[in-house]
Amino acid sequence: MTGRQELPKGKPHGDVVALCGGVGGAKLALGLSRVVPGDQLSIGVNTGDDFKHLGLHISPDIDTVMYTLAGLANPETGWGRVDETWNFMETLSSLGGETWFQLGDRDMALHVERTCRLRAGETLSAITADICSRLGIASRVLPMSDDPVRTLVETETGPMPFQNYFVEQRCKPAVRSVTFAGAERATTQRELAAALLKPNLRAVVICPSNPYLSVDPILAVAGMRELLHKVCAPVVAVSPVVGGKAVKGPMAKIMGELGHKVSHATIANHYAGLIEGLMVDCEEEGIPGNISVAVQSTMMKTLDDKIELARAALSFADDITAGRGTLQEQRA
Ligand code: FO1
Repeated sequence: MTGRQELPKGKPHGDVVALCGGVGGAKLALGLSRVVPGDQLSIGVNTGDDFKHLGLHISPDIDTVMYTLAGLANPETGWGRVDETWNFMETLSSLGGETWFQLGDRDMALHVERTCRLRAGETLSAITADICSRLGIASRVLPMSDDPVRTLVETETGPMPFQNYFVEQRCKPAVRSVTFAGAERATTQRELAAALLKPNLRAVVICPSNPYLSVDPILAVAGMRELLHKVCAPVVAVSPVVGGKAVKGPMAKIMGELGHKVSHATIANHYAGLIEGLMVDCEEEGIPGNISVAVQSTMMKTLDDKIELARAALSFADDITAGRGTLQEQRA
């Protein structure tokens, strides 16, 4: 790690920053929100999935995190709202409108309100903060940037905006690479940058989101990697590979298409140079020796699982802080 300031050992009550994307990441963000006081938890969220649809600005990962933290998320899908009705979609379909991206009636209110406020000149951060307070969310949900960054999936059939790949094409086309249009010109969201540089920072947790589709856009925002090298706390990642395969979504498929094994080692190498610790559900060969490893069940089915994993991730970071170096020695 370069540029790390040595800090007083052990700060078990400092601030925490989580970086997360869609459904998987939001589960751990929920666990963290139950363990870390609201004003001490900043959740940096991927906005590379954002897109214009039906004239509306849709921010799926922001909404998935907000709904999850507010207890409003559809438990089956992880995205959209629970207790939803679909009159708008049914009527749109009867009018020949685009219905490949399912927007529930209650969910629609959020997209319409956000679009109006963006048009009126408000930032995505300001809108998100206001909606969080209206939903009773104490943690800070922060877009990775207020500047537009769009994930483009380069497939065998050509470049595709994220939602067209993920939802319309159901992740079928083989992925050649993933790029993030606008990332090099985008600025890391101000409060997220400030949270990462706080002297009392306890941990940065990279949640078990898809590294290629949900975490890489965050890391691609200009200056983010440099910020992560400066943070005064351990950066730990929770591996999204569970039981040797991806829990949900196209991650295992994309890993294979990009020529990688579906393994914790692939995750460790993907985040090499950024993380000091990796939480995995089983021991595995091939993880670089300078990354501490904690073995822990990482499947999150119940709220208790999410809280348990959040606690484990933070105490893992505390162990690294307290015995910085000894954990690596044990493994070396
Ligand atoms: N994912 C789907 O697979 N199908 C959908 O119709 C769909 C609609 C949708 C509406 C609002 C929203 O916030 C998310 C939605 N998602 C849907 C999930 C979305 O594709 C996210 O980008 C993924 O969760 C990946 O992060």
